[in-house]
Amino acid sequence: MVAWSDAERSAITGVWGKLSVDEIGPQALARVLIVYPWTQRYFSKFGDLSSVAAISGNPKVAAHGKVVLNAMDKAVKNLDKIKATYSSLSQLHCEKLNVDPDNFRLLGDCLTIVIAAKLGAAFTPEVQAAWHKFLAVVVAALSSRYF
Ligand code: HNI
Repeated sequence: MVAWSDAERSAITGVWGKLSVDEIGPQALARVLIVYPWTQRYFSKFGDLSSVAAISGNPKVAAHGKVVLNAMDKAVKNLDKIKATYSSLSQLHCEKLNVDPDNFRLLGDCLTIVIAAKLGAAFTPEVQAAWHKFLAVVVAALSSRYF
């Protein structure tokens, strides 16, 4: 069970409240596919991923980015039970989607960069520290059914 201070809770919900899932979800997933091109192997049915422009303009990438970020919204709203919240999603990524769990961290890193660019000076080191802890818990929860 993860302990959150009041300051961490308000930093995490504060970051989240400043973002639009529909805006940053597509940006974060596109960035994963561009920066770590081997992740494209999981999305072969998404069509053209052959260039930065193709990835950034791919409607299936954008739609799936929103799906992923909407799932993260559930973690923000359930900070005290993230592991349980992601139990079946972890099992799905492990058993059906066969996603290497290292990729969860890569997505988290890209998401942090997108958020930092969006929030600018508001993304202070203290806010980043709380956000980083949140992502570590999300990654651990999504990895929890891998064995
Ligand atoms: Ni992920 C499907 C959530 C990271 C590859 N993923 C989903 C779905 C959700 C989801 C929700 C839809 C499930 C369903 O259909 O019931 N994924 C998340 C979250 C994270 C994440 C919250 C990380 C924070 N997924 C990743 C990563 C990869 C990934 C890092 C690969 C690099 N996910 C997939 C694939 C699918 C998927 C592939 C199926 C897509 C499809 O449409 O077929």
